[in-house]
Amino acid sequence: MFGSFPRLRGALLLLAMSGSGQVLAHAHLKDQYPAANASVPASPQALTLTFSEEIEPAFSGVTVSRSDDRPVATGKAQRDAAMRNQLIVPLSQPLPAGDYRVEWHVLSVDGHKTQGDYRFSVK
Ligand SMILES: [Cu+2]
Repeated sequence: MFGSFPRLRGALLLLAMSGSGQVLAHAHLKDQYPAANASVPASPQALTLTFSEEIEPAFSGVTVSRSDDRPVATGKAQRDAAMRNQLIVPLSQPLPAGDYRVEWHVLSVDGHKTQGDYRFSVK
């Protein structure tokens, strides 16, 4: 449809690339286990956070705390060996029943920092 307007087509393409490219480049939390706001029947062995982009593990981290703000001891967050957009947080000990808050910060491979938090509970 833009065949007779090559200049317009080029401009639209450029607009589309510059618009979505930057948004896609940031690492946003796409998926997590346990899921945000989920209530799981038992403690998971690890938390898994999956991002929209590959991340730099050396500049990324996750802290877990109880509803009364006491920190939960976890292993160091590691990037999955195969999935470079996934952080795995091993739990040193099973989580007792209760509410938990997960705070994360990551550096994506394009050098942008993002952060956020979510909650889940163990029944
Ligand atoms: Cu970015």
